[in-house]
Amino acid sequence: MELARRGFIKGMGALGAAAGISLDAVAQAAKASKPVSKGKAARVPLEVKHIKSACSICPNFCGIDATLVGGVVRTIYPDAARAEFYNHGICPKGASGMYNTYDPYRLKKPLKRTNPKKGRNEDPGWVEISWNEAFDIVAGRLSKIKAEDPRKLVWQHGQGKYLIGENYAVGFTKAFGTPNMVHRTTTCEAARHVADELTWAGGGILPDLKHSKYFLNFGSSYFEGEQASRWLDWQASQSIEKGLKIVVVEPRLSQNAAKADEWVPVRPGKDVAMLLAMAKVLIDAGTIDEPFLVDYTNAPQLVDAAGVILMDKDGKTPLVWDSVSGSAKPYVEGVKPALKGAYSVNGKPVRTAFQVLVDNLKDMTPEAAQEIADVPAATIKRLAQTFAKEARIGEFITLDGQKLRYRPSVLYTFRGLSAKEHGVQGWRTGLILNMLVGNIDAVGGLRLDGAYGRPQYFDVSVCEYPPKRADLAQSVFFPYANHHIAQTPNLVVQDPKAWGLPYNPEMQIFYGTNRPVAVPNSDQQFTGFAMTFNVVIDIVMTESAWYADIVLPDKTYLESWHWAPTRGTPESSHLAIRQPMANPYNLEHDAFTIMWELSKRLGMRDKYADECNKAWGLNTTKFQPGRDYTTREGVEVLWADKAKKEFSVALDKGFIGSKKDVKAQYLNGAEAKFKGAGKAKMKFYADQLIDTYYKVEGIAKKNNLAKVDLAKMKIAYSPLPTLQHAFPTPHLEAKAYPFYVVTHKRMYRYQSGNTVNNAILNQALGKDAATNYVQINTATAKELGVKDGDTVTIETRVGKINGEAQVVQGIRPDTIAVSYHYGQWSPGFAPMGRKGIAINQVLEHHPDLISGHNSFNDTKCKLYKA
Ligand SMILES: Nc1nc2c(c(=O)[nH]1)N[C@H]1C(S)=C(S)[C@@H](COP(=O)(O)OP(=O)(O)OC[C@H]3O[C@@H](n4cnc5c(=O)[nH]c(N)nc54)[C@H](O)[C@@H]3O)O[C@H]1N2
Ligand SMILES: Nc1nc2c(c(=O)[nH]1)N[C@H]1C(S)=C(S)[C@@H](COP(=O)(O)OP(=O)(O)OC[C@H]3O[C@@H](n4cnc5c(=O)[nH]c(N)nc54)[C@H](O)[C@@H]3O)O[C@H]1N2
Ligand code: SF4
Ligand SMILES: [Mo]
Repeated sequence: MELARRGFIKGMGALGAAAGISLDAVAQAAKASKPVSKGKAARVPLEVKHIKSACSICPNFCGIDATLVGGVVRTIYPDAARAEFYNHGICPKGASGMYNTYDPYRLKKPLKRTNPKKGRNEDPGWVEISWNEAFDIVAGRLSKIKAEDPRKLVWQHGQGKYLIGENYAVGFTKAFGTPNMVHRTTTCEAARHVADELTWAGGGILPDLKHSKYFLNFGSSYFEGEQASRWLDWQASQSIEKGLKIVVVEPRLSQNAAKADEWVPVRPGKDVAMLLAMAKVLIDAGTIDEPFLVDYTNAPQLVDAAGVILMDKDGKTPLVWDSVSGSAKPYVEGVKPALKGAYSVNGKPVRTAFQVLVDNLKDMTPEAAQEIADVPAATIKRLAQTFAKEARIGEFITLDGQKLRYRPSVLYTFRGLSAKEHGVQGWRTGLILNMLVGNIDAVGGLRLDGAYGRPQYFDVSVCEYPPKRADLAQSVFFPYANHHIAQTPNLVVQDPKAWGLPYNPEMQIFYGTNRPVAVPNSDQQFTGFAMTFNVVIDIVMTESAWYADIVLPDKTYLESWHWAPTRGTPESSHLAIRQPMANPYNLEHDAFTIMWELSKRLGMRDKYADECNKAWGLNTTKFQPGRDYTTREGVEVLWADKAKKEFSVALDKGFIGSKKDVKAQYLNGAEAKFKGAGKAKMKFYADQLIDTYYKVEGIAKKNNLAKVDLAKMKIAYSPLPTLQHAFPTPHLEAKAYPFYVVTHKRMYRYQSGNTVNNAILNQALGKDAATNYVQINTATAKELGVKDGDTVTIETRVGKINGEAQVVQGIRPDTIAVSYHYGQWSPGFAPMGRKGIAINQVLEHHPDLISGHNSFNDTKCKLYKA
């Protein structure tokens, strides 16, 4: 014991006691305390090093503190210094993150396809080539395209956005001359972003859980699908101790639902009905924050019979009904806008936007919602009443001497309301509930980040026709797809003319995305994949790589530099870098050096540098023309410009955090931008949607556009959510398919791709982590004669797939749940990584016509024993 104790202290000394006690220190101590056998030379102690960096396995960017022994990454712990600001702990993927670097299945050399036929069952006939040959081939293709028509190049990325920084890809595609830089957000949560943009012209929401007392969570699964750098789950846990009540509304008993005070198993996609009924309960009872609606939102603005907001003579200032003068006026000082009512202006009937909602909700009783959403009317009423009561409408709180609106009740979502065909309207309904109780930017309510930061989101869409981009974003087909459309290029390449695209995409570069596996109706995606010349930059042989012409091996996040993103919280903001700590396979390139080399070979290096300066918004320190940069030098440029500190600070700490004062937290957003006369207003009523609909109608008719379904557009572009948004296409059409299918994340894996090779996650944790199941309710299973472990067939209008049944009580009887991340078929993955089912193979694809978002949780299926 004595010896062990002394050894322990010695080990701690070697590690630097300041780093605190870690399990690694204990392991080292154990090693140090072992007696060296007599007669043998004492071993040379291995060098122990600590490096602070950022995990980049998922978009949470947790701070990490890695220990290297003899140059090998042995442990990854959370960077304790960040807990004060945002980052509480890391997840199992991050803690075992070295497995994605030491993974024997990694790509190590550039590969060239020799079999021109592409297909799941086609052997690509890979041959290893040198980097020089790889660059020759890729640059050769690129320069031909650049000379002909640079738009024929499509750049696509997913997690790649965060691996070196999206702005490099923006710079590269700009310098090259293609508009086609496509991010993954429409497979992620674009619909939620667009709902925010349409409503308050900015992006970024978080519940103010530190102060909230009541939390209605509509499908934000932060205990399984980690979010906000593990701040959300940590803050929720802290606040539960102080009396926060959590209600989780979603079709399956997620881990969040299991830990909540109440689980409300709503019927998939029918949340909108439930939320509209809750709105009616609040309005009928008068438990709404009228001053908030009048002062901060456009709820009092006057709407004509066509749904368009009435403007003043200048054609751009909205009119309200002034209850002082009894006339329509712009909302200026002295005017008292009426929230409710129908009026007549110049002989035309008008209503306030609020009144339009009230009239729309006439029949939307809790009883009616019960029929659709299968949530008892009494529950709907109680949730609405509690939500309003806990909001303490009209109350104030003083924090740091500032008197602030106090509304400690909040409704929040992540992909639960947004990963849907009517995803924008889904979260718009949630935002309207929040507005009704006036909790926006109030203490304990819904916190906005960057309110009215981009006023252009309130404008009518450009509705381009012909489309400029191969993904059709912001075209007449998807007018508010402000975040690109990840899944469309592979559909559009199959028939560009049908969409009026004035060129044929010929080449695609995929960087850190396994696109077809991530998207509903995967086979449709692969068909498009087989039609272009593809370069895939990844760390493993994914399914996308299987369809590539050239595969380029990338460095992992533990091997490469990056100006790392972080996740802000309502209370803090930060800057960080990522730094390399290992390179076991001696890889030469990362995406930064790949783009740099290609730019050189294309003769556009200085232009690229200049576009990077613009994309990164560099002011004081910039990329200079006439010279090359290593990835590290790139990070040094960004650090110098943005952090304005010595690079040694970055190397040492990896991170700088700063706390926001109360004013920055609560008074710079909605309060400063929307409150009072003469200001822009949050869009309770998204009038830009109806204006855009009329524009789309005009363009579609003039050009005879077969691809625009005006009836569907009209439903999608309603300025207020309606019951129709609870009926996505499969619910209307797939009548013979009785079950709803929902999908979700799991803790052990990240999206698709490399985490399936992680032996710690997939082997050590046993079967439960190594595969996914078809979760079926006990009663349903009994009816179908299905037992736990049986093979069942899921049949949708897209196809059939077999999976292992898991009979559980925590799912609705009319719904099955299958997690994402499994069933990968590329021969390049470890066998353990290929278990389970890839549910996207059978999901229907019905993109949200506003945002372009994929519909992940709208499909219906038949289910039977295989
Ligand atoms: N059914 C269903 N489908 C879903 C979801 C769901 O919940 N259910 N979730 C959706 C969501 S939220 C998203 S965001 C999308 C994501 O879908 P994708 O865009 O395909 O996935 P990403 O995670 O962005 O990219 C993962 C790829 O990056 C590779 N990679 C990892 N590290 C590195 C690296 O260091 N360098 C390089 N070059 N490559 C690397 C991985 O091997 C993998 O191939 O999937 C969506 N699809
Ligand atoms: N472990 C792990 N963590 C991750 C990721 C990962 O791949 N693995 N990916 C990260 C990324 S990119 C993202 S975008 C986030 C996503 O984070 P989340 O959006 O929180 O997670 P998801 O599992 O995609 O979906 C959320 C929940 O929606 C529920 N749901 C499905 N249909 C409905 C419905 O009709 N109504 C309601 N109310 N709920 C429904 C599902 O049951 C699920 O629990 O996770 C991030 N964190
Ligand atoms: S939550 Fe994401 S960023 Fe954080 S440790 Fe886990 S995988 Fe890494
Ligand atoms: Mo995502």
